[in-house]
Amino acid sequence: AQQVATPKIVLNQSGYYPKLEKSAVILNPVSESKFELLSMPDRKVVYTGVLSELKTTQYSNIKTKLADFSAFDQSGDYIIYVDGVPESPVFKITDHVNHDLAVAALKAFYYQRASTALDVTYAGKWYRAAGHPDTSVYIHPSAASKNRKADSKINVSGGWYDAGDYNKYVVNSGISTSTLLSAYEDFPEYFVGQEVHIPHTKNKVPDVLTEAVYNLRWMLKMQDPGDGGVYHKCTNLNFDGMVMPDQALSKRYVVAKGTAATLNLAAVAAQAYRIFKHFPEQYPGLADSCLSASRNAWRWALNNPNVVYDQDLLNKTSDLKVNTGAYGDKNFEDEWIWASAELLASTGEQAYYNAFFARLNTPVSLPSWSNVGILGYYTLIRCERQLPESYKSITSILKKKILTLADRYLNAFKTGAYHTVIGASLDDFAWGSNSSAMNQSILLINAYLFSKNEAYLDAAVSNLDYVLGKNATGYSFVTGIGYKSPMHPHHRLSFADGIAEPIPGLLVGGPNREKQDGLKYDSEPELSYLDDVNSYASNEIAINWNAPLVYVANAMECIEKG
Ligand code: 9MR
Repeated sequence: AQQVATPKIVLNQSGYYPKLEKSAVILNPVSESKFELLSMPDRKVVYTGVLSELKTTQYSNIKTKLADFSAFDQSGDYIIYVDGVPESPVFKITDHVNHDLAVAALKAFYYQRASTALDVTYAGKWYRAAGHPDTSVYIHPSAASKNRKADSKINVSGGWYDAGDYNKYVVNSGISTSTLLSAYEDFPEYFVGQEVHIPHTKNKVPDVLTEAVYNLRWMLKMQDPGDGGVYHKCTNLNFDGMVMPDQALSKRYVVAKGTAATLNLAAVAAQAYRIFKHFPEQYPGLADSCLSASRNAWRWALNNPNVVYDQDLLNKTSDLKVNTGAYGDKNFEDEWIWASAELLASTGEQAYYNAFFARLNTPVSLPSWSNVGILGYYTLIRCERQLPESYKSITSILKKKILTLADRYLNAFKTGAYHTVIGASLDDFAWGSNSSAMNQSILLINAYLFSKNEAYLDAAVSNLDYVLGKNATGYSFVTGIGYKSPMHPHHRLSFADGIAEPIPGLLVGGPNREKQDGLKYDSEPELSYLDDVNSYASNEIAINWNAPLVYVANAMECIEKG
């Protein structure tokens, strides 16, 4: 596969919106002070600017200068030219510059579907046979209950593969599904017009919902109807080899019910109820099933408020040892906040308000699979008008807390060596760092939606610039987008299919200073990335990383239009 040299001028390889801030970064400049924007292919100078002063970054030895061309807003193809430096590749400035990205990022979920064949009509050259039917999955001893004995079997077919592996984890499914549903709730008309080319029902619903329902139905199957508790995951005991799904034939299990998984379902199903009650013909009964699943899950969690999924402990006490992703979370306060907020927004009932209110002073921060509280804030603000009158005032407190974070991000954006939000803190370079970038952007977009302060949009789009190439590595971290993007993601489907190009539209994890895969690559936080199929710590893909990319790319396409 192609090896593309790291450019010296890094920029958003997808391109820029005319009306928002636009900058490129010169890596390790010597004495350069001016830059030019040349239109292509005629190479006419259309804009001249002064490079910023030299900036240093905290998390590598790289020095930078910024080329800010925000003042230029004419659509077209361009390069950045700096005397003595290899010129930048061609990039676009245009409306809808992220149309293809927005579609590809959502389509990636279709490619992640378990238990089904992908037809060439939709999947193109990445069509494949069905695998992991999961219609007859064993109850692991840790998951046994009165009505479901160990070794009996249940049907938990469907859903998305979590990541580069073929297992399905409720905890991570929760934030992923909800992020897609929230994208729809925030921009419903926009999504009506979006065509992703996936199979749909006769009475068409927006593709983002069709895709979300594929996973939602699986999540509902992960609930024990006997008591409302939800299994933590559907998994092999060990990760599959690097083979296609139809070659992966290990026994599958559902493992251990837990409080985190159960509250995840409570939250997602409550949100789904709110949305799908408007689609009774397309999805008869789905909304009601979701609401009762959510209430039953909530009840189970009230009775079982502290059931941690502790895989090490489980393996000490069971002969059937489970060695796949743990998604072990010990703190459930954020799950309570999220689930209570979703149930409150969907039902207006006092009990959920009380549960939410009791945690009003619990700090919230950037969301991740283990930290979901702020998703509940987004929801209550979004659904403010539907809330009972006496509960409405609470949203001003939530907005204030979101703005505190948004202002911190805005400051990082303004002062950062790459003019991006991400990169201000060492925590920005952990496992799945690119998803932190996208979740920061979601927070900023939410802040914009209720404040209408456009500065937040510039900051939000800066992290899109980052994941699409304006970073120390020079990679666009989305497969198939840009001139230098990952060719070897840690992704069984992309590796085993015999096709040179990886499945498109996938956001890889990105720089991860901890390099848990033990491979040799740069240790500087900003550069700790390797496009190697074995680099599961920096080059895997995951549904909870792609979902915020879907949100941000589509939100920017929608807002930009409006
Ligand atoms: O995204 C998860 C990350 O936050 C954890 O540090 C890491 C190690 O536990 O696991 C990541 O999630 C992986 C999951 O456990 C299994 N499927 C692939 C996920 C992405 O790497």
